[in-house]
Amino acid sequence: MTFTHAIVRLPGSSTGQGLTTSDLGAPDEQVARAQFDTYVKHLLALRLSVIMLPPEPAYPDSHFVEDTAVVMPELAVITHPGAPSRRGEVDTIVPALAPYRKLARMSPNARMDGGDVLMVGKRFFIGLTERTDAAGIAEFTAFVAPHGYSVQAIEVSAGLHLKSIVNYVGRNTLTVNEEGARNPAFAGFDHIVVSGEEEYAGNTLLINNTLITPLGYPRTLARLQALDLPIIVMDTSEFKKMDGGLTCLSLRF
Ligand code: CIR
Repeated sequence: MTFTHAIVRLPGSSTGQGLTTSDLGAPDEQVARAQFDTYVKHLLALRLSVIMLPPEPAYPDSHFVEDTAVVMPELAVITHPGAPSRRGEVDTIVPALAPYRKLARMSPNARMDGGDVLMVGKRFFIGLTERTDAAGIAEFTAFVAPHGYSVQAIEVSAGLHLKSIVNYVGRNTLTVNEEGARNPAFAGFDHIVVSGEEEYAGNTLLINNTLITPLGYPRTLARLQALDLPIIVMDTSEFKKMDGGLTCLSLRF
């Protein structure tokens, strides 16, 4: 899918008070803001129109806009986020997406974070995690199947979301951990296996044939370079402290 737009949200004064499982310490608000600005600069350099939403201090995780929706050419599915503290975020995304897509809204009986939803062409791979349940996948499937998409549920036992580790990086290649490498659902792809200290580098973002990958993961970087696509490397240290990364910070469409 060729992207022309990205929705992002400025990190607000409550950045750092959100959910996290990391033991990397508190994020530095100023550094997080500088990293966010660099991210936006890269999106603009890739010629995306960036829709910048104002901070929502009542929702400290709300700059991770990816979790609130899944956007495809035919429609956008507004999720019902798995974490109760994040559920109100969707109401601020609906008006931002409404001018661009027909919206389908998940019911409160289902749970899904966009970070669990990997789209590769007309195929969706969706992580079953603490944030996304079978009811969420079933509702999502009912929305997208009429448009010719297939949906495959993926058991995820490490990381917050499926896309914390598994991402499509071009040239029929996925980043995967060892669990993903063994999953028959991913057998048709080449793999860049990220493990141990390099696992975070699985959260590499492909935008219109350019890769954006986090700084500090030399082995994964070398594997990505072999794909022979342009690569931007950027520091995401403060977002890593919040269990987030490059994919989480925007909704691309
Ligand atoms: C959370 O726990 O929800 C946030 N602190 C991190 C969300 C990261 N989002 C993503 O991977 N799509």
